Amino acid sequence: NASTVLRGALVGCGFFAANQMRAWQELPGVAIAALCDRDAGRLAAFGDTFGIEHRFDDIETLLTQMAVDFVDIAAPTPAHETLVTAAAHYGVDIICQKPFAGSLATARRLINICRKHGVSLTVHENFRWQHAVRRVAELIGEGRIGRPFFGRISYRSGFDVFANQPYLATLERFIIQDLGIHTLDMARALFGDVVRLSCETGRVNPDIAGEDHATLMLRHEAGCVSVVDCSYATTLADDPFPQSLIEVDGDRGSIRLAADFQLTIHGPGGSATVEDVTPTWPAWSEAPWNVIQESVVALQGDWIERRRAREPAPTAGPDNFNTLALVEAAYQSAATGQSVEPERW
Ligand code: NAD
Ligand code: 89V
Repeated sequence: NASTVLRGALVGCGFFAANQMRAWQELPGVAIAALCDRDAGRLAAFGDTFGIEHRFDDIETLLTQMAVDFVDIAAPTPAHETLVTAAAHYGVDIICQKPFAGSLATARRLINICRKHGVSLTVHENFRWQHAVRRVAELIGEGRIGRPFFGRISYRSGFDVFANQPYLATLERFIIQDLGIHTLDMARALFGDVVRLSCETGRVNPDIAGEDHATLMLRHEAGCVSVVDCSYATTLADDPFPQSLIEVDGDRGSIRLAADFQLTIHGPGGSATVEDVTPTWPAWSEAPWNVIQESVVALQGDWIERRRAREPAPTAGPDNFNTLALVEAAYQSAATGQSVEPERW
């Protein structure tokens, strides 16, 4: 029923949750009725900032006392199993942040638990929702450049991500798990599922635990070969954080997405059409995070429509399983020096 307001609970009130909260507040037909965080200080500060009165330090109490239609889990990966299982048992729909579940086995189990309880599970995989990325997908879908045979998704930056997210410096698996997961998901969204992958990684920054650059080559089932490269160790005067630069070559033309949001479509006979794909920024957004914040509004807005139509979201559990499988395959390939055939849902 389009006139009913969907009631949600936001679980995990940390750095990124503020973006999800602002997006829910901007979107019609939805309201965050309750908050949950096990850190009392964060819970209080977040509740006061966003004017949410009902606050809980554990999800079971929240779900017992509040009638909600969905939970939006912005807590980190180690909390997913407990939180998703609890929400499924209470029969509420679930949105959960990436990287989902922590392992393929746990992801499979949680997806099946949600199925058993008849609740929808959507992973908050937002990068493919960026305005410019959606335009590239649309052009490919329309056949504007024919059949893609090569793609490149490149994310290179020296932005200090550790300032806002200090936990990133402690992860044994860093850039592929945190950021590469987004670029791999974009590769799947643009070129389809992957049958073979190889990966090389390295670390430049001596003060962090994990790898901070990775270069991957993917063979997609539909025939395209793509290169996905990411780095947080790249010094650039004009740092594009957090944008991804995209190249696609098709048998009837090519697409180039540049850092200034100029998208060029190269056609037969040397023709070139330039589109300005600068997004309409949310009023509350701020550079450089606006690229990501805009995609959060797009993902959550789509989720509301799908929820009303009872349709699975594009980044529903089984879809995201195939992105997670690429992350696992990437680490396996980097460790063994062999190419890997990723698992598939
Ligand atoms: P954070 O540490 O700032 O916040 C996480 C919050 O979750 C903390 O307040 C913590 O107390 C709370 N929490 C942990 N376990 C909980 C539990 N069992 N119940 C209730 N609350 C619990 O982390 P963050 O930077 O906000 O990242 C959160 C998640 O968002 C991560 O998975 C991260 O990868 C993801 N993230 C996604 C994007 C994106 O663009 N999609 C960007 C940044 C972060
Ligand atoms: O989007 C993310 O997952 C963030 C960042 C852009 C910093 O990598 O953690």
